[in-house]
Amino acid sequence: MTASADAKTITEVTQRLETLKQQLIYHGHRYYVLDDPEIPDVEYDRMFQELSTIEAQYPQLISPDSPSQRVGAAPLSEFTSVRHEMRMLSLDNAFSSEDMQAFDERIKDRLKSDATIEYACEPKFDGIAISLLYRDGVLVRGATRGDGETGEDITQNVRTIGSIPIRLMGEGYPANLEVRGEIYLPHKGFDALNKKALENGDKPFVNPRNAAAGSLRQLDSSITASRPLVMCAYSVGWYEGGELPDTHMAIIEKLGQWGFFISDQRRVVEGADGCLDYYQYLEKLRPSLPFDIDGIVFKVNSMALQQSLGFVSRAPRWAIAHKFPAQEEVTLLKDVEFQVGRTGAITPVAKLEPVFVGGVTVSNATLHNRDEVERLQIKIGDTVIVRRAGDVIPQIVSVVLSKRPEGAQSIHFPERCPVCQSPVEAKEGEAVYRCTGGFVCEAQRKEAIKHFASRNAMDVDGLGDKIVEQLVDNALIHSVADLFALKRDDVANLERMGEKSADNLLHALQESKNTTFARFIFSLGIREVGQATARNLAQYFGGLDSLRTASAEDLQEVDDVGPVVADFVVQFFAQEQNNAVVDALVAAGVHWQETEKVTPEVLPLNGQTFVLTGSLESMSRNDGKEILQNFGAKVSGSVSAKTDCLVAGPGAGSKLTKAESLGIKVIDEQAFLELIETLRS
Ligand code: D41
Repeated sequence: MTASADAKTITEVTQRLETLKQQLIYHGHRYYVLDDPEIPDVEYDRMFQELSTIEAQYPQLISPDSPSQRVGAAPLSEFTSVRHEMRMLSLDNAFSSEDMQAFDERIKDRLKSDATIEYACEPKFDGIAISLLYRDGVLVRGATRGDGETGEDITQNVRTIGSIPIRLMGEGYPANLEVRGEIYLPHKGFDALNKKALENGDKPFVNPRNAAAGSLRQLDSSITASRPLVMCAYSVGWYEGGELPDTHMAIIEKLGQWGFFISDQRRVVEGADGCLDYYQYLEKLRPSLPFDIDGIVFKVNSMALQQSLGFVSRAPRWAIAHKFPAQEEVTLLKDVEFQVGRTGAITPVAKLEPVFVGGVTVSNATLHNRDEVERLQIKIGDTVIVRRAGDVIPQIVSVVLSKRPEGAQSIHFPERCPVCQSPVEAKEGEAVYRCTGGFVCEAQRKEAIKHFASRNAMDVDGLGDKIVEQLVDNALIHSVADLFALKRDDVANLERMGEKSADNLLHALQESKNTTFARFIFSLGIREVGQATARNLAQYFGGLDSLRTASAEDLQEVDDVGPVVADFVVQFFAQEQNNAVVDALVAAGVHWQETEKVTPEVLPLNGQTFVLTGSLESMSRNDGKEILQNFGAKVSGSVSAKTDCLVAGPGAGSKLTKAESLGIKVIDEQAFLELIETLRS
């Protein structure tokens, strides 16, 4: 081979490498940052493989910004410390709307202006703050915040994070650019990590933040690479050799164009009122976000105003973190009680020293079952960490073993039901212990009646838990069938009831008799028969008699019904008592339109997935869901590429943004009502 042929080959190879790098960067960005891949994983892997093969053959062509260079660095013996080009400031906190208003006032005072201030709002990710340095668009250093002045060099580790560009995309970035952001671990990654830890007999992480911190602190970057960390960029620190836009939001948007992940929830609002509205918006959204946030960061949007406001000691005057109430707190476990559920399941309930967490005072937390009690190694008298997120039942996350007092008492599961004294049993391989009392057990009867009356079942307005308990305690009702024989006086004499509310309740009972077959099946509380299964059963069998006489084989013909559910249904109708209750309900006048036996294929929305978001004026979201399902649609809680249509009411947020970015059909309430009309006619 001649020298010139060699050179040509090298040029060609260099070109091919460059193309591959560009494509890998583009598709990596679609996958890690936009969460919207254009090509299947195998195609990405194939390109990566080709890149690796060429680089193995021509090691002189390997550049630090090659996607192959994210992993594989030799483990370090220690982290070196680095001085930040520009101090990393901290954030002042606001804990109330008054604090927020005072912040806005202070800014206007300092600026000697009454004009409404524009604020950029973004979630405050509960993770680890870091700084990334880019020279000519190539990542050269990553560092932890440390004390703000100096941090640790974690370049090898940040390189492994898919959402951190190792070479910037697009153009127009300053020659020297320091980008700051928060590294966090989304819930999905956290759950997977802890599941693996438990399987390997390792200690699980307490929360996603600790897991993210631990993952970054690895001297061996291959461990960091195995953790699905994400970075959200939130500001630019130092820069030189280029210009940036004149508002915070426009800078953030630039960072997005250069390949960084930026928050989908970012907004610009006007004044303190706008900030408070945003607080409420994000507080509502918080439980459904796939990552932890501990508040909101508000920043004066104008860079010129930021400049003139400056900073005091370590925090800028132009930014503030409005914190949500903490979701985790420390308290004492005073006792454990055992509750009996509708299906007899015995749930250990922690009785806690009351503590303010997640915005409410919590004095009970569920311990789920015996496995959970064992996992936590918990004893009465222990100091525990309780967590309450959104509307979720408070949980005990962990025990502070170092604070265990002497004489802390082990937790013993009862051998007899604490309510009816029937024996308690656990099936092979099940963590759940159950009371075997069935209808004999007053606790199970109460729960069955509460379920029967609940909103998604027979929807008896005004028949709340407290009233059910009184009715059963006073022996006014024994089973759900007795509800329809209640007398006005019996009800009026109950605590906190009167003649008016008694009339209302009797009226609601009367109304509830007109129901659907699906609701009726669901209301019976057959084990494992939830709303969706009840709907499938109703559609398949069409009427009570064919459902009652169905064999396990017949039942398994129904969508989503397997041997276990089929068996529960057969067992339910094999019990004389249950049949007597069902007959009594029908005799009392409970009725529905016998649905014609329909196979799902003939339903107009069969195979289509809908998502409902925001609020609807003419009905609840729940009702909208039921209507759609009755037409055969699947209704999902989140938007993905599989979604066919999003119904968006006022207040729609991230789901709407996502649907729009995926090009999914979006309709408003009016269009939704028209669709229903068309389907009905
Ligand atoms: O999401 C965050 N945790 C976050 C942190 C954020 N969205 N913005 C931030 N902005 C700043 C300033 C205003 C100082 C640029 C921050 C932080 N700082 C911060 N994180 C840790 C210390 C300071």
